[in-house]
Amino acid sequence: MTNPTPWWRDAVIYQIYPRSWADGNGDGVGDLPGITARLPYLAELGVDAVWLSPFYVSPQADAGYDVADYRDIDPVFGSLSDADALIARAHQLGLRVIVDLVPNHTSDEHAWFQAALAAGPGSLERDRYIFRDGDGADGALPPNDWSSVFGGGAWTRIREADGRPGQWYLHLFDVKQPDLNWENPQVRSEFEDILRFWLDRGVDGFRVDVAHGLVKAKGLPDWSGPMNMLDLPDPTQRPPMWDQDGVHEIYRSWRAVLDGYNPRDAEGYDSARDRVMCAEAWVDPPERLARYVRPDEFHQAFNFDYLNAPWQADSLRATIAASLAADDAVGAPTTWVLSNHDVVRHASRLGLPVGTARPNGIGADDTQPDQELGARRARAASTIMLALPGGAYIYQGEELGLPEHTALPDEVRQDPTFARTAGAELGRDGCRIPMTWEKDSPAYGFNDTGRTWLPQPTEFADLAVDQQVGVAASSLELYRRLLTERRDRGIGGGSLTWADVDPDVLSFTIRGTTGEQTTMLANLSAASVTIPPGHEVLVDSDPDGDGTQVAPDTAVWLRRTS
Ligand code: TEU
Repeated sequence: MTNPTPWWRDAVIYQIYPRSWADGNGDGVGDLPGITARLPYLAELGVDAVWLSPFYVSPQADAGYDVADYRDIDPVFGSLSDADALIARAHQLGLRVIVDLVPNHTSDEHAWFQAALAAGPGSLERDRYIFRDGDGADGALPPNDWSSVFGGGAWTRIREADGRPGQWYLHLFDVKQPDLNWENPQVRSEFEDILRFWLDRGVDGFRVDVAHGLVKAKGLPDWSGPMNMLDLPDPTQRPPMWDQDGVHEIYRSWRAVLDGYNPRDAEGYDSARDRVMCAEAWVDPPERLARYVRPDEFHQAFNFDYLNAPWQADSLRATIAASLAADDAVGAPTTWVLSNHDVVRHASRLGLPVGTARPNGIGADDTQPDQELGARRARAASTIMLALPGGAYIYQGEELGLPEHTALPDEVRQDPTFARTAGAELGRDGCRIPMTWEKDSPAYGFNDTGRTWLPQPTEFADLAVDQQVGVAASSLELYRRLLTERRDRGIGGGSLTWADVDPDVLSFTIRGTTGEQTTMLANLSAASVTIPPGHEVLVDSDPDGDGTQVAPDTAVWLRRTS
């Protein structure tokens, strides 16, 4: 049996940040039993899959992106049997489960790193990481000038077993996240084995952390440019730690592992059983990113150019067109994303003046976003995104219109970026606030004790799920409507034709897999736009929309009446 459209080509995937979605045991940190109990909410929302940020054993130095054991669950989140129960319940509800794989680095508390420290220079144990002798007299200087993505240097010097200052190890992120050496065959086979471990437990796929970072340029040449590739003034430049050609061979071998669970050449191949991988790769230009989604590599890659595009019709149009063209050239679907656990939530980001560089957190002393404008634009932005063909990612709480916490006290900040930059970068805590379910419950329903690992702002109260369910004008009901129409009209698997209206109006028509046509029209100008004749409004991001006009910062879905 074969399906015409494999599920992952048009899936809407909901990102759960396990620390902050639902807390079953009331300790203030979310957990797997909490998630399992709340899964019916996602089935009702109408998404196809969940992606869970890491839940593995971890000292939580980077909120779980520092893994000490890839084959077990951190006690703060539960146990392996809790994971099994979660996967089984999700499947029962028709939801697929994608887990996060962190292959660029381990925790410094991983057994391999501990063994590397103990074994000494030149050992096989050290070769699984990137250890080098220092420069200068006594090796007191780092081996090169790389900086960490989180601020400060990318190298840390260790003490050898005899207590003397010794070699340096590379960490592109926190000091507690040593980079693995992907030239080492043991590293390669270990991760193929980890993939199998989770595939055998029934997961449907992997979101792969820092997929552009595993292989470093030979000789580790100096690099003084920006550490985020999307910030490069010249996008054809390639920093020595990102997007090296050698990464692709790794992903081809992983794809073979995944495909082995549903062999294409075997009788009984069913694309509904496809196991998939999505690359988190901050790579520009789109043609370079498209190399990650060639037919024998990843199924999807996050489209961060889209997330970064300013609220301007021409920028959005150009980004959408460039992404589709680059992915079409390799036969891959494009994915769309507006928010995740690393960026300021779009309901706040879009309330900043157009053209503001994407901030790394917003604090009480910073210019505050215009919340009303941000909320309005966020609804429009999601209405645009969910009309686009391909896959889409929703970050927990965006369906409620949750804003960023923009007034967190510094003492509660946990993102290592904050300390590593001495507060110059506030970091990502403001988008990781525990979810809000019920206005009048402790911690807004996150648990029943009222404890939360980060404080929830009071403005979350009125945005709680129970305040929005069944309220036609709410953000939650808008998302539900969009997801229902998207599915019913076959939009995700459809094809896009641009509709020329006005330079400040973004508009395209999707011919869905059902044959129906849906026109998306987003008004990014300062004046209202009249709905084109022969069309009626199917969904309106503006709860006050009158069916004849599209107000500024509003997006509508239209169907033909004639
Ligand atoms: O993020 C990778 C990454 O490069 C981000 O740090 C990104 O550059 C930055 O957040 C943009 O603002 C992944 C995870 O998503 C992140 O949570 C982890 O901290 C990081 O990897 C290290 O594992």
